[in-house]
Amino acid sequence: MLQLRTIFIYSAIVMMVNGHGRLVQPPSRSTMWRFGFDNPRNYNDNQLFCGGFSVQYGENGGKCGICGDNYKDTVRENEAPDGKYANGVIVAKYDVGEKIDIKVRLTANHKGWFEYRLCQNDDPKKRLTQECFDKHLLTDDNKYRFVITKSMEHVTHSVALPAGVKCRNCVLQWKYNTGNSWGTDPITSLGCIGCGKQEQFYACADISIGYNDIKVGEKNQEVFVPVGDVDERTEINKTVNYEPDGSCAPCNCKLDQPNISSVSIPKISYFLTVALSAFLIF
Ligand SMILES: [Cu+2]
Repeated sequence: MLQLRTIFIYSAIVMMVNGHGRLVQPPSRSTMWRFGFDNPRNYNDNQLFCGGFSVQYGENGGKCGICGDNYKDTVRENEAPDGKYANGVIVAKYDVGEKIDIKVRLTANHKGWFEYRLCQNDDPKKRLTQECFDKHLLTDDNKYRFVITKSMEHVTHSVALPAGVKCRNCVLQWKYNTGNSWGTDPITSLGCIGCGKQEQFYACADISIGYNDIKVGEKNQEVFVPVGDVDERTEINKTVNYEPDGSCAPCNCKLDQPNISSVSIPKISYFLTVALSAFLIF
């Protein structure tokens, strides 16, 4: 009997250590290394749980970092601009309004439900807010809350990307509200397993929508800035690496920058030459 109890306690500990789930498609900032992307390894990528139940509800009033870090962390590791896993590496490219498959691997099923949100963003270094994600709750027809039943382990959901939303570095957010603990519903005041405060998991993945020039797997890709205010462009150049290895000094970057004109001017002059010759001949 004692042995049985030891085994039970041991497996409970192993379950806790193994954590609960990870976003695998598109792979999250903490998980992408498992798929060969050049990004730091987080072996606890199935445990982005807001610091844990007691931290989230006992110390942070239920708040969580947008990508599952402890809300109180001064640097949240999964968030831009300073988080070690948030490097603006795009892991997937989609078309505007495309219906996409999202996959999650549950390492410990706690029932409950998933939701997926999208924050429209072009700048990999921008600090994002939950309000940005709340603008686009992703749906499958009208369904947006996906119930997790006890048998699920490899979970796939199809959701539509929002119509008209185009972005160089959108961030997809996975939210898992578990449902295996006793809690009290804040509205009805009724208690049940799965009601009220539950352990939560989040993850963020960097994706692009509607841009063909984006290269999947490359860091800190150029922020698109319309030709205009030169000072503003210079300012942005300072924060952007144009070389994959990050070796580009700001001055070199500025030299690289007038791509737009160096590409389009020859095209325009070619067109003018053809038009002029045609005019002279006829
Ligand atoms: Cu748990």
